[in-house]
Amino acid sequence: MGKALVILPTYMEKETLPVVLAEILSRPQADVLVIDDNSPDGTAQIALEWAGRDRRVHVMVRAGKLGLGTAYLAGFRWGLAEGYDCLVEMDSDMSHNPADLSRFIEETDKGADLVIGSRYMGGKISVLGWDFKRLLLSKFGNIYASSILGSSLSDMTSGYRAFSRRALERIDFDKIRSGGYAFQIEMAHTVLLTGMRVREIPIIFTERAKGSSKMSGQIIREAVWLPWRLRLRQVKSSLRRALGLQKIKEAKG
Ligand SMILES: Nc1nc2c(ncn2[C@@H]2O[C@H](COP(=O)(O)OP(=O)(O)OP(=O)(O)O)[C@@H](O)[C@H]2O)c(=O)[nH]1
Ligand SMILES: [Mg+2]
Repeated sequence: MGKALVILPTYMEKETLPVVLAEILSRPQADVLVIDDNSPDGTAQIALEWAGRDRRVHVMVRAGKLGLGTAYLAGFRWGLAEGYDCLVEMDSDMSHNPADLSRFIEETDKGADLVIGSRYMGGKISVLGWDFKRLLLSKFGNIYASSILGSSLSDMTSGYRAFSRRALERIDFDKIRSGGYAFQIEMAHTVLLTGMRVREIPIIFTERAKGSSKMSGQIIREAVWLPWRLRLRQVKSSLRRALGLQKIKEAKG
């Protein structure tokens, strides 16, 4: 089994972080990297105390709230440099069940490059605690992104997922621009474009019981534009390739 790292981005999660950490560390499979954006509630302090007691816990504290996407990219960079083979994304609010962790790691061990924990596999909805509006937003967001990008994934926006080292090494992090939810869509699309192996496994998502959501209008707006931006990027690179081929032909002819 490869070495696995769970990356936990945190912003104002002092109530839920200790529960998530205890759950992950009660299992043998993975180390943890907490990336806190200097939460005013002192989440970083809690993480640092855990790191002082347990060598499996690592902490990165950033200057301020810099967004989920850049937190994960910083975590990927750190994890690759430290020699981890499987890098798992997990929310720190207990929406994602740490008991599922072994299934993600197993799939990457079997050769998957990206394993997505899907809430919508087989036409079912596996979400507990959401009102109709929130469910509609998530479900519609998925259908919207998948139709524009031509993906057959059931849950492109899910934040419970695992990447193989190979997958992350092939991605140019400097080209990933999204900060919020859109980050998940952009990463999934990028892996699909490279032709690597993407696998979905069913998960049950539970709405947070404590703390508050960081979702904002700006995060939703970013996710609305992203699929179009990605399509445009694809069209541009196809055009560039076609023009390049044309020039080679002309030079030869
Ligand atoms: N480091 C860091 N973590 C963040 C940031 N924004 C959100 N997070 C964390 O990312 C995870 C997901 O954020 P949530 O607020 O739970 O967003 P959500 O899951 O879309 O919203 P809910 O469904 O209402 O929980 C949580 O662990 C947050 O603490 C950020 O800017 N920086
Ligand atoms: Mg959440």
